[in-house]
Amino acid sequence: GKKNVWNWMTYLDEERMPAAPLKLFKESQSFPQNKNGFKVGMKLEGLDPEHPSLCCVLSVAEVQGYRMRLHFDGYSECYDFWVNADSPDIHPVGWCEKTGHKLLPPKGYKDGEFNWASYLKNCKAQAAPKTLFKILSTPVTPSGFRVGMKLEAVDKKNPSLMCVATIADMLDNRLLVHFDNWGESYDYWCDASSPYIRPVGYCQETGTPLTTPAEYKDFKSFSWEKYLEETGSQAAPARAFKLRPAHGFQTNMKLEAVDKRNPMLIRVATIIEKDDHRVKIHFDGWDHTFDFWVDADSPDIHPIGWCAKTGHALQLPPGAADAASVPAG
Ligand code: MLY
Repeated sequence: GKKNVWNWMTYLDEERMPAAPLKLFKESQSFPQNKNGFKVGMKLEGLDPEHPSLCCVLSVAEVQGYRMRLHFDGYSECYDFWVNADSPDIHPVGWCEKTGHKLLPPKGYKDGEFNWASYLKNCKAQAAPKTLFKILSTPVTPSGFRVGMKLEAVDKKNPSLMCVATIADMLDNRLLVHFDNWGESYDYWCDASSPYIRPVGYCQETGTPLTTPAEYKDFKSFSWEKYLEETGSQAAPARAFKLRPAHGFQTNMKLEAVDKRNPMLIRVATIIEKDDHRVKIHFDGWDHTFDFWVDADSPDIHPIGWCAKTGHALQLPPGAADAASVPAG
């Protein structure tokens, strides 16, 4: 009997819940146009997710469907991380040099001592071919943002804080947000439509407390006017901020989502709560202690059928796997 084999259509019927419609997903979450051409051992450059201002020497350690596990050359596997093959955070060998970014060499190399050509030769490794990387689909448009401009931004690691921030870098259509006088580990990339960034003055207008730069002398009497003058900087123009509309996901919609605790796994999931720009994910059949909030544009949520289409294993709700393995009777 067909009913012994788990499939989304039967499951949605049983659960009486809808699939999240394809049209609500961003291109980077939807079914990819190309195959994942990356192979284990290929080398590339990419941003460190824990330190996004740093571009590092990486190797493909594992490939599963449209996703891959990336490894920092010379470092412990505990820092490995998973990305989709079209991630905007990975680049071909030579990209840093071309774009004037500093490249963090493999562990053991001193600054300036690393050279890709001889490294690849020594490792007998292949550079991942340029054709495997995502080509920007939206043209880069002048945005009004410039490196060095100031803004107010949510600290994503402490999301209740709106803070004094600076645009530390710009790439394609993305901005690197840095928090003044804080370490780079709080930095993140976003685009002009991000709900996490606001023009100078937003906090004052909305009566939101503004977290001043670390160690700022008279934080009680912080004034942007004074601070811009002291730092010789400009505020990013308000017209450059293009706040995106709220997403269309609704509670009870089902999808496929990466398990935060074990990011090699993608599970059957349900949206159980939402706000304008985020959804709360529940893994079907699992305890609610594993629920978590994720940005609605996260590359780690996908429409139903994504795993099947891209050749990735899908983790079924506990119990369902047994049903699937019972031979037709
Ligand atoms: N309790 C944390 C808060 C850090 C906030 C940093 N933001 C503003 C960039 C700490 O003191 O480490």
